[in-house]
Formats: sequence, C-alpha cells, structure tokens
Amino acid sequence: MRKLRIGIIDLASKSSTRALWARVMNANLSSIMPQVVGVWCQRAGHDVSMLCYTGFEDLEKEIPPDLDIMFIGAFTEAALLAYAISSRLRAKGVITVLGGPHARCYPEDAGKYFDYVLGFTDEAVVNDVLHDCSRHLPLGVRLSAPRQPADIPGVRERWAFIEATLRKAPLIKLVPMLASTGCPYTCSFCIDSSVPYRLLNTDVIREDLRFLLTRFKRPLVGWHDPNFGIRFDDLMGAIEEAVPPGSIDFIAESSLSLLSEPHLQRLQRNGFKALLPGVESWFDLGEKSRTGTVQGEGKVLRVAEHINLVLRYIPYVQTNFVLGLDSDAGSEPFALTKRFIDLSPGAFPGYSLLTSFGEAAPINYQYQREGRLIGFPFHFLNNNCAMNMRPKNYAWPEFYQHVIDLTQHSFSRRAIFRRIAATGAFVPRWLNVIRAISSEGYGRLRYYADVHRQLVTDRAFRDYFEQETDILPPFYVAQIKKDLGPLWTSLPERAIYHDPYAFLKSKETEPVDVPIAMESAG
Ligand code: B12
Ligand code: SF4
Repeated sequence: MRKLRIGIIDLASKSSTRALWARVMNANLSSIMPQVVGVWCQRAGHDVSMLCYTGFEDLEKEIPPDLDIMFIGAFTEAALLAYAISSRLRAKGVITVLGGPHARCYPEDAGKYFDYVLGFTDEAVVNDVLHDCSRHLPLGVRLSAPRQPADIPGVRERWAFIEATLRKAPLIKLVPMLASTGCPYTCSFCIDSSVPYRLLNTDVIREDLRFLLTRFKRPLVGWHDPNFGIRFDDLMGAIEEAVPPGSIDFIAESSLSLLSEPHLQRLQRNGFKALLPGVESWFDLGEKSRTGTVQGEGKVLRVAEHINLVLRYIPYVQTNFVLGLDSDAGSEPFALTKRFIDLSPGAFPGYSLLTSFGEAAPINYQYQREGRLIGFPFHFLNNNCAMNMRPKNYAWPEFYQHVIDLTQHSFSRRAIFRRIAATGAFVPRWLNVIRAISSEGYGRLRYYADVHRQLVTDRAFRDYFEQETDILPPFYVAQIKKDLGPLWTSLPERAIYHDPYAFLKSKETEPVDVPIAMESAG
C-alpha cells in the first residue's frame, strides 16, 4: 500500500475565539481518539499531521495543502464546522472521514458530507478506511467496530500529539487519559447506557503514569472515562502501584454511588483534586446517586450531605444537573436545586438543557415517536445553546423563566461569596469565581434572557420552538455565520437543516407521522 499523507483535526472548539477562558481551557478539551487514530496511522506506515483546533488557529493556513485523506473528530456542536472543512477539502480531491460523538449520534446526516463516517473505532476499522481510501458519493460509507476497542495506545505512544496540543495551554496542562469504556448503569438519556463497562489494560495505565512523572514536575491527568472508578480497587491499585501517593493530580467524572467515605479517603490520598458527579434529577435516576427511591426534598437533603462529605476530601466538585427531564413539572425541581445550592455552597453547579442527540441514547427513540423534536442546527446542540425537544410539562417561556431564575440564584453575588467561603484551596476558589462571571455563568444568563425575550415578543421565533414552522429564526442563522467566519461559504447548502426524525425513520418500516413543519427537513 502506498504511503498516505494523512491529516487529523480534533475540533475542540466550534468557532474562532479570543476569550480568555478559551485561551486557558480549550487545549485541555482535546480528545483522546484523534491522537489514537494518529498512532494507528503511523503504525501502518503513513505520514500524519495532527491539529487540535482550539479556536485560535487559522484553519486555512494550518491544514496542510497536499493531503490524501483527512480524519476529523467532532462533537455535534462542531458538526457544521466539520462539514464546511470537509466540503472544502473534498473540492480539492481529499478523502474525508468523520469520527467522534457527532458521527455516533447522527451518522445518516454526516454521511452526506463525508466519504466515511465511523462509529466505534478500532485499529481494524482505521486500517480498512486507509486501504479503501476512495471517494464515496452521494453517501459516505458507515463503518463501526462491533464494540469499543479493548485497548488503545497510551500516553507514551500518543506523547508527540499530546505535547503539541499542551503547548497551546498557557496555565493548566491537562493530560487526557482513559481507563475504561462504557458504564454498567442504564440512565436512559446517556450514550453509554447500552455500552457494556470494560476496564482497559491497567499495565498501560501504570506505564503511562510513570512516564508522566518523567515529563512534568507535577502532572495533571483528566480521566475521560464516562464513569470513573467502577472497578475501583483494580484501578486505584494500579495507580498506587505505579506512582507515589499524591505525586499526580487527577480529575474524574464519577457517580455519587461510587463515592463512599473510604473511597473518598483513597482518592484524596492519591491526588484526586476535582470530581464531577452527576445528580441529574431530584425525581429520577436515584440509582447512580445512591438515593434509591427517595425523591424530591428527601433526595436533596441526602445528596447535599453527600456532596459536603465529598468536599471534605476533594477540593473541587462540580455537580451536574439535567434541566427539562420528563420527570420534572412546575417550579418544584428548580426550587429544590436552589435549595441544594444553599445546602452545598462549595459545589459548582453544571446545568445541561435536556438534549436528544440523534441516535445516542435509547430514550431518543421514544422522544422521536412522540414527535417532540425540533431541528435546531447542530451548532447549538451542546446542552446549553438550545434544547431540541419540547419539554413535556412546561410551556417554553415558563421553562426558560425557571432556567433563568435558577441560573441567577446559582451565580448571584451571595452564592459566589458563599462558594468562595466554602472552598478551601486557592485555585478551585478562583476557578469557581471566573466560571461564574464569565461565559458560563453570566454569559449564559444573558443568552437565556435573550431567548426568553424573543419567545414572548417574536411570534415567528416562538413558532419555531412550537414546531409550527421549520424556518430557522435569523437569530440562529446569524450566529452560525459569525462563528464559521470565512468557512461559512464552504458550508454545503441546507447543511444547517437536518432531519431530527432520521433515527425513527431508519427503524420504522411504516411511514412515520412527524410534525408538519418537520416533513421537509433533512
Ligand atoms: C469525557 C467527556 C468529556 C470531557 C472530554 C471531552 C473530549 N474532548 O473528549 C469533557 C468534560 C471536557 C467534555 C466536554 C464536553 N462534552 Co462530553 N463527554 C465525555 C464522555 C463522558 C466520555 C467520552 C469519551 O471519551 N468516551 C471514551 C471514547 C473512547 O469513546 P467514544 O467517545 O464513544 O468514542 C468512540 C467513537 O466515537 C470513536 N471516536 C471518538 N472520537 C473520534 C475521533 C476520530 C477522528 C475518529 C476517527 C473516531 C473517534 O472512537 C471511540 C472508540 O470506539 C461522554 C459521555 C459518555 N458517557 O460517553 C460525553 C459526551 C461525549 N460529551 C458531550 C457534550 C455535549 C460535551 C460538551 C459540548 C458539553 C458542554 N456544553 O461543554 C463539551 C464539549 C467539549 C469539547 N468540544 O471538546 C456529549 C456529546 C454529544 C454530541 N453528539 O455532541 C456526550 C456524549 C454526553 C452527552 N450529553 O450525551 N466531555
Ligand atoms: S452513570 Fe453516567 S455514564 Fe453511566 S449511564 Fe448514567 S449518565 Fe451514563
């Protein structure tokens, strides 16, 4: 096989930016898989050039001019940017491949703009693509490994790519690592609820941690595991065998059910500095918070006590919530979250608007059957910029009013000061303040207020939310145009529209009854 010139882009940002927070953080949002694909391509004897796009690079200058094939890794929020890049490269004869969350969630749509769309990706899948390496029109080829890869190249093998990306991170340098794939829990909204849990090779983890101590005085590792610490003893045992306690700082997403006091003590001993447990809802998903059937106020009290216990051992805690779940109705869920903020002032609250990402999660099929989806352009599907389905128990203005009220409460002066007082360590304390007053706290508040205002004053805007029309409000078109900048002209016509019912239609043999406004979509 001839030696190929391979490009890989990891889209850690969906647009160009000059924001300070983005400067500090975006290079730390790089994904593991583009680096893994890079190692596999090199192993197969090809030339690889890797770019992690953080929003500060000039894509037109940094994409090498003479590629045979380009792999792009994208979240759905960066899908339109990925489509525009692909279209520009295909016009020059380059073969394009899409992988990552967007490819897993919207393979049908992505197939219109790429030669290959990859689901689960292992070395064999990548080699198949490289061997074939040809144009596929009008629809790209969809390929997927039967399951998540059993092992992936570790930090040592990925080091050249990691180092190049971290050079762009001025203060915090987070090394991305993965110890497991899948999850044994079955939260119906989650992409991993049907992916079996598997611990990766702990020998590689041990070797990587030792290697990192030769590269940094005090490394900082971000675990990308969907739910860190399921096989807690095996994993912590591997860390303890590999490196002296507390010599590496770690960040992980883990469910509260795994964070018992003995586990917290062991995590603290081993340098865990930040944890992101998902609470999600006061009326659902009790299994992962170890609150069982206790709901409402009872669950708030139990979770607040538990989070305060976590904060005694771990300096930085972010609690994640999903807003707009079907189990929520009226003001009570929001009032309970406010109560939680007051009871656990040290935790930073992360809010996600319920989003149905294509075919990611089992419950999405049900949402589509209920005809509740709205075809918001992918650019806004990041859990914050849009909720792409009608809430079951709220009118839109009412829902946004609750979200605004909760966000105001969470980032009020009082809450910010109480968070400062409840946070012992210097860096976490000021990180919380910056997050609250930057795009995440105040910025979102302004954005939600803008959406709410238009919902109550602009009939056409409201009609789009009510599924009365599929004409996208100019508010959204203008943002995409601005964010894509010069690449806007390369975005294929109609790419801002997609069929939100594609998953359902691909499953049902009978014609599907979807809202009138959606019939022409896609
Ligand atoms: C770790 C994680 C993060 C980390 C690390 C992000 C990163 N850059 O990798 C952090 C906390 C930073 C993060 C942030 C965000 N996240 Co996140 N995150 C996850 C999580 C928990 C695990 C993903 C993971 O690494 N799995 C392990 C890998 C090996 O498996 P995989 O992702 O399935 O990948 C397989 C294939 O897709 C493929 N593949 C993956 N990437 C690539 C790339 C190429 C080039 C190729 C060829 C193949 C390929 O190979 C893998 C092996 O089979 C998932 C939820 C989950 N339970 O999976 C959400 C998830 C991916 N995140 C999600 C979202 C929405 C976000 C945010 C937009 C949230 C926000 N508003 O800030 C940001 C976006 C950040 C960014 N632009 O980089 C969504 C994505 C949905 C979507 N379609 O876009 C998910 C699915 C959660 C959800 N809501 O359902 N996230
Ligand atoms: S515990 Fe987390 S990773 Fe596991 S299924 Fe639930 S939301 Fe997904």
